[in-house]
Amino acid sequence: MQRHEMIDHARLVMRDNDRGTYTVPTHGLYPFQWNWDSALSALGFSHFDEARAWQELTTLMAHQWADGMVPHIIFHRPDDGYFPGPEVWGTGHTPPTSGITQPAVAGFAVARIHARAHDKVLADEQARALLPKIHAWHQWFYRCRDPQGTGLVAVLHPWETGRDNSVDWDAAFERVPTEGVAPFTRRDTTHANPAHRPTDDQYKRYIWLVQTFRALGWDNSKLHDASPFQMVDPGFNAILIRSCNDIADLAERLGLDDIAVQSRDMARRGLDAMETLWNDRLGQYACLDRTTGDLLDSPSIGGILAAFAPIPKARAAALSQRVEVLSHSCNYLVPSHDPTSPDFEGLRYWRGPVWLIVNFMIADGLEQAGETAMVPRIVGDCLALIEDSGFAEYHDPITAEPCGGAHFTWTAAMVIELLY
Ligand code: 9YW
Repeated sequence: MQRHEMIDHARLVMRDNDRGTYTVPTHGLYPFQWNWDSALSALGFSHFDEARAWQELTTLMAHQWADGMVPHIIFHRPDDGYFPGPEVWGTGHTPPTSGITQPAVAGFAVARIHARAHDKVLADEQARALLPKIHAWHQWFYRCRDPQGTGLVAVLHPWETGRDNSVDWDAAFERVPTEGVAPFTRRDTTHANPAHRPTDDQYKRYIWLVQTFRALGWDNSKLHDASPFQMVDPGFNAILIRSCNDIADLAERLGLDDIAVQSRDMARRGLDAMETLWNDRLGQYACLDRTTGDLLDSPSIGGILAAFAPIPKARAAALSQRVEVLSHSCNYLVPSHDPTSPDFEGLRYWRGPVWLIVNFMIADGLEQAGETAMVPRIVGDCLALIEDSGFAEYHDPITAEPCGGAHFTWTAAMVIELLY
């Protein structure tokens, strides 16, 4: 496929999922607005319609909670094609939202779109409106998800990381009960192959956590300590650190001094603390289970996505090396779990498949660090996957088989971002 054909196709996918002021990840499977999908999709829009890109981010931030949290789903219009819907979350917001958050990539997206904007007047105006909200979200993270002031935030639900059924959560999930979960019918398995999705047992535990947080009135001053699942994910923290750092730069340029100073401080403390997540045995970062204090030995992409933050040069070099090692056990980089691990499953969601959004962030981080050796291979593999198998939600890293939902917004957005 020619470059312009691929871009045209990607734009069609985005247009089909465009609901005017926000996009849905893909019609059918995910019919609402998702947090980090929107932020990353805005990057794609920005290449052909800057106003639409700003609109995507503005809509997302318009549904921020009073405490600063930005929810992971905004249920703009009723649609019974997805479970769990608003009645299960019971957060009491209008329009309804979920009660948990997602990776804080919006700050990075605002800074990147602003930096390359053609319409500088619009970009300044939009950034001035968005930065205080994004900053309040970042402060919420360190206040509510790092109550001990370690410099690193914990996620309380696998859905918050965006890597729903990663092997990283398996041991901790043993401690999440299933008793008392109200009977439910999954909808995802009617849209996508069940063999590509999380298991029923995992779904019960996802819902147990939702019910437990709902019983606490979604009060974020209580949720962290009450949750049996408190996971410090290096990828999640890296995204937050990168966003803090990038909005510090942008705030300086715009003369928003308080935001600049406070963001820089959060990023610096986060970066210092990231060092505690380095796993020498794996040669990459790893998750820390905050409830047990254990640094995990799970070789997942969460520890490689850490390259997105401005980590020390030697660490970025080691992660590049790690990607090189992974390239020997798959045909398409970067698998979401190490293919040589017994837990690897090439088709099952976050237990092996390749995700273009994560590839983009890893490649971008390595490039910023000057560790460019693997970048062309990562980018080339992304485009080869699309060429061979279309704009799927994710792909098997060995066979390129397209998995999950088809016609995926952020997959298309990443293709546009990589090709421009
Ligand atoms: C869910 C929408 C979301 C993504 C997540 C991905 C999946 C399932 O789909 O979550 O039910 O929320 O894991 O990263 O944002 O594309």
